[in-house]
Amino acid sequence: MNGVEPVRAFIGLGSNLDDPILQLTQACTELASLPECRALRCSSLYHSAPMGPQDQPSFINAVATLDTTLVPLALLDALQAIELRHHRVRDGERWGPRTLDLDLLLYGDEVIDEARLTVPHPGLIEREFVLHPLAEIAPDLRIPGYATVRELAAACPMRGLRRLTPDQLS
Ligand code: A4P
Ligand code: MG
Repeated sequence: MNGVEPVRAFIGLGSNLDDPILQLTQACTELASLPECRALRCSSLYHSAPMGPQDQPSFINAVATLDTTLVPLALLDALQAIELRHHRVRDGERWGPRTLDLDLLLYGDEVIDEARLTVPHPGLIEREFVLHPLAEIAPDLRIPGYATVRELAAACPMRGLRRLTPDQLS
C-alpha cells in the first residue's frame, strides 16, 4: 500500500449460480490479491433464502473485510472487475440470479451518495445474510447513522439463514 492511511472496508459476497461455494471461496482469494488492499478476514459462508424473486436457487453469502488505500470508486471498479471474471451477466432483472455479487457495504465511516455508489449499502441494515456474517467478524462496528452491528443483527430475523458447517464446504 502507498503512504496514504488505509481505510477499513467491508464487502458483501453473494452467489446462487454455478457452484456458489466455489464462487465465494475464489472471490475471497481474489479480494486478498487486489492491489493496494490487505485482506483481513472472510466470515463463514452462509446459506440463505433468496430475497426478491423466489423462482431462483438459494444463495450462499459471506462478508469480507480489507484495509485499502484505493478510493471508493476505484475499489468499486476492482469489485466489478472480479464480478466480470466470474462471468457475471447483468440482464436487467432486479435481484435475479447471479454467479457473483460483490457489494461495497462500508468504507470506513464514510457516507457516500453518488450515481454509481451508495455507502453504507442501503440494504445492509435489514438483510440477515449481510448482518449476521458481518456480526461474526465485526460485532462492535458502528454503522454510520444507525447502531452497532451486534444490535442490528440481534434485531434481524434469521429467515432461514444457516452457517455452513465444514462438511458442507467440501
Ligand atoms: N452501486 C451503488 N452502490 C453500491 C454499493 N455500495 N456496492 C451500484 C456495489 N454497487 C453499488 O449493481 C447495480 C449498481 O449498483 C452497480 O452498477 C453500482 O454502480 P449490480 O450489482 O449491477 O446489480 P444488483 O446487485 O442486481 O442490484 P442491487 O439492487 O444492488 O441488488 P443487491 O442489493 O446487490 O441484491 N438474496 C440472498 N439471499 N442473497 C443475496 O446476496 N442479493 C440480491 C441482490 C438479491 N437477493 C439476494 C441476494
Ligand atoms: Mg449488487
